[in-house]
Amino acid sequence: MRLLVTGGAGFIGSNFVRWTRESRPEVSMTVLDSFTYAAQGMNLEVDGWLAANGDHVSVVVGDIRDRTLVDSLVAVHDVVIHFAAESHNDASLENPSEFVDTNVNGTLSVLEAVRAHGKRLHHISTDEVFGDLSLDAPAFTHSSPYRPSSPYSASKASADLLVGAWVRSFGVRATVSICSNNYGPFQHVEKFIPRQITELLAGRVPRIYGTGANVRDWIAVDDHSSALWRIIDAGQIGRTYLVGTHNERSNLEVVAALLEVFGRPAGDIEFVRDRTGHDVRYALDTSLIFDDLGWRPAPRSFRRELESLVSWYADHEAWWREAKTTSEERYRRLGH
Ligand code: NAD
Ligand code: TDX
Repeated sequence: MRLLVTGGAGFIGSNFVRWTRESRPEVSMTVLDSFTYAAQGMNLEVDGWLAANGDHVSVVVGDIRDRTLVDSLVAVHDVVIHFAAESHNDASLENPSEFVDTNVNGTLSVLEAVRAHGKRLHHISTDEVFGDLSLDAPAFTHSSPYRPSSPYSASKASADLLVGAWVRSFGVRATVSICSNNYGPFQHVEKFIPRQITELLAGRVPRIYGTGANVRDWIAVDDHSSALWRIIDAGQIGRTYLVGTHNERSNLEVVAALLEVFGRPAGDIEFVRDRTGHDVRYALDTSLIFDDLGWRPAPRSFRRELESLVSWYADHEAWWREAKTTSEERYRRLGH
């Protein structure tokens, strides 16, 4: 199988490419990525990975909005998995246009190419398209209405609607997955867990937005990859699969666990300006992917996962140091 991976240099995309190489050696991959700030240099090159796997993985530097480029790449691949997006909520509040342009027009470009060439598409979405839940509400289901809160989630919701329309109107063979918050190596230091780990590594304190009562369902990025392959292999065309692990934690709970890992006092926290429109909680009803596709996340201890993530960030400071400086400058300006 020849697989085109848009956004394959980003956090989830690069983990997916590495996971696929390990678990599906018969698959050859082309990564299409424009290397925005989020790609943070060459994620795939870290620890010599791309050099060792270059016979099976090639990288094209380009923009998903470049219709000619996308069309020519889709033509020579069997399946497209579409990760590329602007992905950070705080950034979308500062620069919404870039999010609409990349996430909506970029998805349109991918859709037009798979339509022209009759290729299979898997589109990556997010739990944020449903808006948020109160702390005690039942999880989002397939029939929950789309009610996105931020420019980021609105642009992802818009992209999903385009995919649904291309399936119905043009018979495009596409599936969609909606996943909860991922954690793992190569996540940009602007995101919650890497930001707190790198603050702690620098001897500073974690920064919590608002009260820290907001809840996220944390999934290991490798579990996301295994779910994506179940859907590519056995997913029903036109379906949207909700991918989560029922690992709900408040932001305060996550930070408390990190403080313990570092042996720091529980009160070492700075509460900072809240995010505008901050979603309270996300949780997903995963019965479709559990029951119909038989997918399950690997058994994991979240505490041990955090410990190994701390070690990974400690060992890869050269990879995140420059991005950290830029990211913290922006957060200072925003009062976060
Ligand atoms: P990321 O920001 O780390 O990676 C995005 C990648 O897309 C980067 O490599 C970037 O260079 C690339 N990109 C951006 N604009 C592009 C363009 N115009 N052309 C080509 N490439 C471009 O994001 P991530 O966290 O890895 O998220 C990947 C996907 O998963 C996104 O679609 C996101 O909405 C979705 N998602 C993320 C999470 C999460 O917890 N991080 C959860 C659910 C869904
Ligand atoms: O310093 C911080 N302090 C803090 O309290 C940061 C950076 C975040 N937060 C809070 C905001 C959220 O409640 O932590 C939570 C997680 O924040 P983010 O890492 O920015 O993630 P979130 O907004 O939940 O969105 C993530 O999950 C869904 C991804 O970034 C999206 O790409 C994905 O679609």
